Amino acid sequence: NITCTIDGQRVSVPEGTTILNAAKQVGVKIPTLCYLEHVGLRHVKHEVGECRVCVVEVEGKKDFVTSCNTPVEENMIIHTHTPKIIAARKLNLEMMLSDHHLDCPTCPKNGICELQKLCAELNVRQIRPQGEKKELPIDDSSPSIIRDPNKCILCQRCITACRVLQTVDALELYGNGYDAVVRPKGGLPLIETQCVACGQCALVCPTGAILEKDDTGTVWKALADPKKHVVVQTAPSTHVTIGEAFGLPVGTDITGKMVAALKRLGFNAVFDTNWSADLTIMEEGYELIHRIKNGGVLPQFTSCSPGWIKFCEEFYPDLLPHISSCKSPQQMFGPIAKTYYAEKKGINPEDIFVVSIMPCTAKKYEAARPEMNAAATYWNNPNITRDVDVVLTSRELIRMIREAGIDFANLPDEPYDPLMGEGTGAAQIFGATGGVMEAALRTAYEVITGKTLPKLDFEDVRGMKEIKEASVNMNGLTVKVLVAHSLGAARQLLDKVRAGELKDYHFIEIMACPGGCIGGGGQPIPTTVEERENRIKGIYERDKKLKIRKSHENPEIQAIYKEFLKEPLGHKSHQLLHTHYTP
Ligand code: HC0
Repeated sequence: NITCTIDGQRVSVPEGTTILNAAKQVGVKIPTLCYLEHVGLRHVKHEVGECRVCVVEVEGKKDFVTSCNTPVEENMIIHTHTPKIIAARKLNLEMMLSDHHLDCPTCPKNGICELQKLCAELNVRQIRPQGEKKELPIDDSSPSIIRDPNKCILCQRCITACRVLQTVDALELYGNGYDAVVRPKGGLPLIETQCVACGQCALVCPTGAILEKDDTGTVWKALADPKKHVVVQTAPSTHVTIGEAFGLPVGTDITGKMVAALKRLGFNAVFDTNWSADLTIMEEGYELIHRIKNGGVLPQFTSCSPGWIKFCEEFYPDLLPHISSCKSPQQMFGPIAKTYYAEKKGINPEDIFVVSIMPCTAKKYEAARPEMNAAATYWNNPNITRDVDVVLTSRELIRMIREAGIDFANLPDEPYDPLMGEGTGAAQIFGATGGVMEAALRTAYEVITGKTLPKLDFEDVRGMKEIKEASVNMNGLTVKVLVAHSLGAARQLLDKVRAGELKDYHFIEIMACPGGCIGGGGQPIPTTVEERENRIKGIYERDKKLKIRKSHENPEIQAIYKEFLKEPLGHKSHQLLHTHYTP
């Protein structure tokens, strides 16, 4: 161990410990901005020392040192909050602000910006150095993510998230000094890089430099249009994440309040993506059984996370035949709303406007994919352009609720509308890593064996481990499954599939974001390890509370098969609920 003195207190820490972390041990908080301890659920070394707000004084050293990347040395004497250091920190913040566009009141990060918070914390009251403001073009080429490089403080957290966590590596630091910028690789528009739109960069960006593209205006317009019948679906994970923006504990089940809020916003019908998650399990479960019985390509990969689909297309196109042909629950909901629901209610499908509330920036890109227009083909009507018209992230819905002046925390619980509003516990757990797999196993077991499942909880596929594994005996067949969350973890499995090492596995769940959708790139900020863990607890608690916990027992799913689809993998299912990916 190394012993040093921090603000007069002696502390012993293992060799290699930084001054920042040694200070924490004696209760001294040194401010940081560019520093990042975790990306996703993974511990990282992101200590670029760029912002210099963590500077401290070390006796015997002429210059201040950055505490985030300087290890303590034996008998070091460190001062962290002398007047000189406080003044230096403030000056460093002022320098950052001197070329920053100070448009805080209209910045979407207003109120949750780390730079803004730190200025308040350090009592910065003036900006003395006057630098030239950058006038770099805003990159809005992606349907999911918008980049405003003028707000970038070069912390490079986004680069670490993209490179280390997701292994996509679509961003780079370019140039030096005043001209340095973080930009998409090669200076291309984001849409032309290998970006998969997962939005993990947005979760770690301390300012408003990277965020979701805001589509709230389009939704307000649709809600105000008397000709439009506006229906909304809510993703599984949003049931436990929206409340935290309104002061409720992280992981609180706010399902009933969310429905009430959506009704007050003026949606004509409020439905649940949990309903179409149950539908997905029927189709995907039967597809798996079909592949096993008929020598199809195995292991089958889940297909519901659009960041993951794009990742496979970009980096593993040879493995695309492994991906289930099922559309995601979001994209199953859209065409069903514009066919089955339209027919049942006698509404012209052209007038139905489908909005999704998703935790995910990539869902915006998914809904915009050209093949996601099955309702148009079904009706042979070119006036229907998309199955899902607009995708809003959790953060955008939160902003709409605030704009409408709704007192969310005190709303009563209200129920979803019938027909596509019932969701089981199996659907609820889709929002956490391992959940799609567990939901599939609950149904596949009963379909294959004809017996009732003795224990519903498949603990082996739950939890934070990046790669999880389970095997389940079904009438003598041992079904072997794997689960990965984050694209870095997925890459490990995909390399093995490519090398032929996972031939005896049947099913692999991959979610692009750490923790699954509860850690999606569109979720409330902050989304750190702690929020991810508490949201996951909320997901499994809601599953336990629900009376029906298996997808095939959902009465509204049984009804759509009886009245409309007829059978899983049938003609209409193929027309509306399945797709295929080509390299
Ligand atoms: Fe998910 Fe989904 S579980 S991807 O995370 O499958 O985004 O929450 O909505 O579509 O249902 C996201 C969450 C969804 C879809 C579902 C799946």
